[in-house]
Amino acid sequence: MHPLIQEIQAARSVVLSTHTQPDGDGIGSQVALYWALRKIGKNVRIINVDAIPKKYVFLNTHQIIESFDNLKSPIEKADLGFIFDTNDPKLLLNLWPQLKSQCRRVVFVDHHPILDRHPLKSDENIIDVEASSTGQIVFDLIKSLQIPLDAQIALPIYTSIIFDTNYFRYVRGSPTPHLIAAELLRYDIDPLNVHRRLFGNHTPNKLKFLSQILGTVEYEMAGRLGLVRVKKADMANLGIEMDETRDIIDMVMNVETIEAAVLFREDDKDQFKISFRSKGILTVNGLAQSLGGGGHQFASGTTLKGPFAEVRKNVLNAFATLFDALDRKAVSG
Ligand SMILES: [Mn+2]
Repeated sequence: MHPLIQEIQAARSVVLSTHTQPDGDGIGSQVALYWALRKIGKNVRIINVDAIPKKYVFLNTHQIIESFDNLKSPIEKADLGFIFDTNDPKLLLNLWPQLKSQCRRVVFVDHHPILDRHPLKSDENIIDVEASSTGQIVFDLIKSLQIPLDAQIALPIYTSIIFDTNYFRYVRGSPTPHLIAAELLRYDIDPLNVHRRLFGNHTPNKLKFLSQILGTVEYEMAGRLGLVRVKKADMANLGIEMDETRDIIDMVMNVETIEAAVLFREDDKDQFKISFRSKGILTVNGLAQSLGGGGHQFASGTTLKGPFAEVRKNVLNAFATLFDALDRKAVSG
């Protein structure tokens, strides 16, 4: 049993949060634990740095998610704080110092490897890098707390797993996500609706946007690396939300010859949110860490500042090193 279980049982007030630009895994995790902890009489609040993207409002039917710049009331002292789907306090922006000072203990619940630049003690994390999603860890946590599942808890966990595995595309050989999903489907949840909310949510403008972007993909490293750039002006022209750019890199990854892909999203002038994906031969979390970011072995990211040509060159150099090592290994057999 995790040493934190007793502490959770003893806690009276708990604050739940997730990283900036929250996604289906972080939101699903916090909503699931919210209802579970409410069921055992805890005082719970969900406070995020950013507002909830519109495709996830189906998880927020009771308006339980608050955003930091629009709080219902100030953040009071709490026994525990949980941060889902990251262990990088940087991704909590200016909410981090508040949580740190108001919560007796802050715990990172996550499936990303612990960052070298921010080590965590055992009572500061519930991390399982083998888990398909943070939602899967929350499922285990709710079981350990012996809180009975119901539809209100099952729906957000199911959403977490579906989102992070891209509908069971990234299960990494483990049957666990399928087994958990099968258990969750015993409750009154509608998997078709979850699919529609998460993936069948394109607007006509999104399709126009995709047709523009996908026409500009560049190939480097003898066709093994795909690069794609999302410009702020193009998003603004078609009214595209930041959250709507997430699936582009997965589309690039469907190109057969590609081993890895990079997406540069221009968030501001000379500021890029960069995502890395790999099909499995290359690991991209070391590369992301060396560029100030982090993430999983095969899905990671960072933020870089500077003119695009410079940023692109830095990223390309880092990949050249990875591909060189790969090719040398192939030669030496
Ligand atoms: Mn995740």
